[in-house]
Amino acid sequence: MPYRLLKFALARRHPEPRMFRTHARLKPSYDVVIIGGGGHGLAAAYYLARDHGITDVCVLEKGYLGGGNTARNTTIVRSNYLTPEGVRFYDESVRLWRDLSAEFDLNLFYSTRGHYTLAHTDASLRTMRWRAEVNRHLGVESRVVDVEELRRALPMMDLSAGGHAPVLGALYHAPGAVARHDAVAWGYGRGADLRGVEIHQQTEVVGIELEGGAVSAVLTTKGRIATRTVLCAVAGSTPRITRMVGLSTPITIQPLQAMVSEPLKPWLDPIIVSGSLHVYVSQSARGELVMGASLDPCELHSTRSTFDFTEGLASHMLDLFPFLSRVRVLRQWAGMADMTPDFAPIMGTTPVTGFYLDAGWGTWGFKATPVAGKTMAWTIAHGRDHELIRAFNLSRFTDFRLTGEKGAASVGH
Ligand code: FAD
Ligand code: PYC
Repeated sequence: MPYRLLKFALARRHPEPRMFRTHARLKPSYDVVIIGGGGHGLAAAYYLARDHGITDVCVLEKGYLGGGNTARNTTIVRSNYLTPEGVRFYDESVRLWRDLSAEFDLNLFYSTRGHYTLAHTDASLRTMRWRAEVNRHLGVESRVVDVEELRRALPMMDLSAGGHAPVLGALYHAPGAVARHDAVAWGYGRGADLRGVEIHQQTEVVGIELEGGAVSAVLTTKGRIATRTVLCAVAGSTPRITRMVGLSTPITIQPLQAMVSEPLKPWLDPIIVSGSLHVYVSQSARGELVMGASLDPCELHSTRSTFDFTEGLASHMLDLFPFLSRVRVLRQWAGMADMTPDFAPIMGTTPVTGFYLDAGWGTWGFKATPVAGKTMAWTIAHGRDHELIRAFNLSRFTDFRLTGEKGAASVGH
């Protein structure tokens, strides 16, 4: 149990401190300005201060901390990717995740559950074998399991999927985990604040000034900030910021929706994903089933949710778990996913001096929060891309060196 929680439980009075300081106004300049107070921006601020001693940093958030995709996601953490570059990167993230609660002295409810990706066709079974091979080669625990093993592990699941999409096998990834998403933003935010970083909520970036092709200032709703270094970590708002510096990326914004059921007694330990049926589900510590489906099919800069989604997802859930037919849906929501053509992120240096990108996180970026923060902080401190993120640089789209991760996306497209 984290020490702080124990101390709090045994104390007579509970003067719980605020998570981070509030600052009356912005300073006229900072060494580094981070746009976006989601998990990624806050993690980068934390590691800049902790690992590199760079503390003259401000994080600008137009709303509230974690109010973007960080607190809208379904919290699946895994490293069973397809490309060696992806597997190495996400595996480092899983390693960092395991120590975060202790490091923050804040319970992130990180819970290792095991992760099954179901295969309903020969083609998807082939991809599972491929992923298992690449994973094992790099020391990541993944293997293909047959229907008999699935029947024993998941007796409550209808392996015929209502008779129309029988399961042929699955990729099993033991390290698959879930965590409490908003606490991740608070943990990184508090850690950064304690080390001197300023966090400014309700502060929107509305422009960026360049001088001779290099960043010189950031314009906000609360005034102008002189700076030579900007990190853009705004997920679904990336095109609005990259336009400010004249950069173009292949990112499109598509809504990704999710929903939770009313709380149930614990019955589902692992995480189950079926890309073909467009459904994935885990059970939270509160007993709610946390469920999602595929991306909305067209570009839209909106977080509206739809009845179509609830209806489609509920029917696919019932294909696999018919006994849930009387369970009620508690709430649903959406986030704006910044999608890339190869399903890998866009990270690191850019052609604009002093402008760094941490974007293209689409439907897969929550799990990367720790490693993205750590490698972006290193990249900013050294002015060149960390070796773990070289394959994700924006230049890959003009050099024709894509990092194809579509086969490892949990969400159908
Ligand atoms: P965000 O958390 O979105 O933070 C960006 C912040 O920038 C926002 O708070 C926003 O308000 C702020 N901002 C935007 N514009 C400006 C501006 N002009 N000025 C100042 N601030 C600005 N990933 C997984 O790994 N596993 C999952 O299970 C998973 N499930 C998902 C389910 C759903 C429904 C969704 C929508 C996403 C899911 N993802 C998942 C993806 C994941 O949520 C994101 O990739 C990740 O949270 C991105 O984090 P971030 O910090 O980059 O962005
Ligand atoms: O990347 O594992 C994932 C994921 C699951 C649901 C959305 N993204």
